[in-house]
Amino acid sequence: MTRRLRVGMVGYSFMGAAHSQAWRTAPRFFDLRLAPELTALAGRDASRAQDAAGKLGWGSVETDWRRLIERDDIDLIDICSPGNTHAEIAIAALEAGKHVLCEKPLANTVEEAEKMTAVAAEAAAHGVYSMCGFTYRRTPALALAKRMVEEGRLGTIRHVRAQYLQDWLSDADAPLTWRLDKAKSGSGSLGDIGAHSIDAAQWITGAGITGVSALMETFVKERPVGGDFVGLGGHGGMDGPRGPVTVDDAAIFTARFNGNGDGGPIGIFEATRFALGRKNAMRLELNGTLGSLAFDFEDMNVLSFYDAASGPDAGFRRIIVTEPSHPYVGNWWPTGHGLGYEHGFTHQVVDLVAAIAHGQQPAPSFSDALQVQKVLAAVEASAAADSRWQNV
Ligand code: SOE
Repeated sequence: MTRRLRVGMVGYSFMGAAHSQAWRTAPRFFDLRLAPELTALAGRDASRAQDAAGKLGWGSVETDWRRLIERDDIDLIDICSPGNTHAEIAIAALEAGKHVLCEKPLANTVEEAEKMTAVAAEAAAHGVYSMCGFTYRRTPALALAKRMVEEGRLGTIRHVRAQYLQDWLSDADAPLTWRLDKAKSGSGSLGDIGAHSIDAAQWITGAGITGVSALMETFVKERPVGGDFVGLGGHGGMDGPRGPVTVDDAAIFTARFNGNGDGGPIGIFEATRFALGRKNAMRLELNGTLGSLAFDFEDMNVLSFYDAASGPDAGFRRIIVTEPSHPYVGNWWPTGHGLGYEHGFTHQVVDLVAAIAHGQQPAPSFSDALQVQKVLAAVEASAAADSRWQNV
């Protein structure tokens, strides 16, 4: 009889739906040593939470997340609510002996992230584990990129070029939502999508960012309040009151990575939700001394690879990342059939459950996520100081 892993999830919007799909699907395509159960969903609005629980497959509903932590039929708390709630919920859950999966970015401040990391380390010493949801690590093409860098296929990495381009806020009348409220989200494009680029770049290169110089911009200073926000592409064009946007619409920064003794890669990062026409272009290019890799999430089943050993006429070749030997894909479809955005969340559950079952610290840990938080804070500090260089 496989031991159960009973989950309580806080929040049920876009991330809640993606996480629910992952908890449901993972045991159907991967052999898990623990059997996830969608035990309870927590949401403040009872009727909307009930509707979401029915649709997403959760067994019961609570209108206060604290009840999830009190319940002895829940083993893990999955935090899918805005960033300003992460620290309180994660710390309470870990101190109550419940594992935690926390959406990214870990917190809204370095101070919160440091507290969460300290509590997580203490909990791990007692077999209670935590992970931060940087799911792009579990996109097969990026996991393959990590494997190829580790195998030395690129040699020494010289350049990291990371862009995360969306355009769902290009409409000046797209309504004011929690992602545009610093008190709730911590930052705008920087923390919401730039955090993914920072984590992926550090993880794949194996090098941490040590300093940055940044520029941030808010193009649209006020937006309609109380709008009918449908998904991420809010439908604007509304008259009526407008409220202040208190976060960045775009963030760009240069970065230096630690160098394992020989100077380390240099990087250039861009995160924006105003790149008209780019829908979810999470892009990463690495240039090394032996080769280069390039990835674009909008073509997520492909990893482009330039191998200097193949000679000057070789050019970049497209690796279709659907072979059984590639990370994760062997559990899905025959070669060439491809995966989607949701599979990164399912792979996240697979790796989290495996780590818990083996009594091992899942990755990315809260400590890994704290490093991302420190980079976010350095970017904001630099942008506020005329782009002056900030050490992380
Ligand atoms: C919105 O920009 C968003 O949903 C992010 O919050 C997610 O982390 C990213 O994966 C997709 O875009």
